[in-house]
Amino acid sequence: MKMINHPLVKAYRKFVANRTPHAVGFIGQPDAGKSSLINKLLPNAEAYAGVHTDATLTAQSYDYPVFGELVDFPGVGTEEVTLSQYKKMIKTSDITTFYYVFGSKIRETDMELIKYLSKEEKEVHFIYNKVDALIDVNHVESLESLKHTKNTELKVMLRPYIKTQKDYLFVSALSGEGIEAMQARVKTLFEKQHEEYVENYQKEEMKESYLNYKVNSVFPKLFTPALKEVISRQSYSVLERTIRSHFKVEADDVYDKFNMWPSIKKHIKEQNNQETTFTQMMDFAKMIQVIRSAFKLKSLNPVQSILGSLLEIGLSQAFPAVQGIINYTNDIKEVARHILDRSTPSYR
Ligand SMILES: Nc1nc2c(ncn2[C@@H]2O[C@H](COP(=O)(O)OP(=O)(O)OP(=O)(O)O)[C@@H](O)[C@H]2O)c(=O)[nH]1
Ligand SMILES: [Mg+2]
Repeated sequence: MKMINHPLVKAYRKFVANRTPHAVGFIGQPDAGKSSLINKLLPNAEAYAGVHTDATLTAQSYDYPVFGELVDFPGVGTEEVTLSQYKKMIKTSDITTFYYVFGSKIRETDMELIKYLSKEEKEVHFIYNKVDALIDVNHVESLESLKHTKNTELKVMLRPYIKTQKDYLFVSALSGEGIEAMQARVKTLFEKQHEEYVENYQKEEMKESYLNYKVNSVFPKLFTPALKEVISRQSYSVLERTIRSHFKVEADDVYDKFNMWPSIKKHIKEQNNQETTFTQMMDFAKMIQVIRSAFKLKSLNPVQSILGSLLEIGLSQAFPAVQGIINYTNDIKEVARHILDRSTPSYR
């Protein structure tokens, strides 16, 4: 089995990536050159660098080779995106590291957003783009001294909010100045994030949490009004297929793990072979508990309504069937775990 392109592995990769930082956000002043910088860092990005302000109105992400995404945000402090909308965009993005791009003087809006980023414990780096245009019109101050002045201004403004010493990285998307340094930063960041991703990918708790989420979300697909009919007819193959395809597990995978074919019917038979007269002991409330804990259900409602209809078949038939479905689901969960254990944490 090719584990790299296995649909289950792909889904798990996404699950882990969503729980691990894997991006850097480009935010900052309108027209500062955020999109141009992304273009420069990624030859294939084709981020739309606009001729006029506010060209980018929603965040857009661009895949970085091997690992990570560069996320292009709109400019801060425009009519199109209010500051509070902007904050919401940052909050819902799950991005932990930002490049704040300046192309001119620090404004009030910039400070408000920087304050917000620091409150949200985001890591912020400050980029001064368009350094090619940083000239003293009177030809008195040197470029070095202009940069020094910019850095001093930044430090004074940030002192109350950013604890670590911060300097601008001076770059130009136009002349290419500083782009290599910026590339090195992006590379270092993504290497660090990738390490964390690999670590998370291999954690047993991460796998367990993914598999439990799959178990939980299969419940509504199994416990439908048609279940009563399925149990009375004892035709479980559709249910089995539903469970396997929900876990993105193929028949081959199942055989690979067990060297035999588990089935709901076999599990029911085992139930009935146990001489315990659980059917009498097992009352309605207990059955609800069994289902709730098996499928990790928080609420009682979905179980109650479905069990009402199962009662018509009678507990002695319904309970072994339900237990059989639970056991088969756990079999497939273990097949899925087996696949994840043997997969490699590649990212794309
Ligand atoms: N001189 C100079 N101009 C630049 C540089 N980088 C970008 N520009 C120009 O600045 C303008 C804005 O560039 P964008 O990349 O669209 O800026 P942005 O920050 O993405 O803008 P919004 O998304 O609208 O906030 C364009 O006309 C670019 O050609 C630079 O390093 N130097
Ligand atoms: Mg843009």
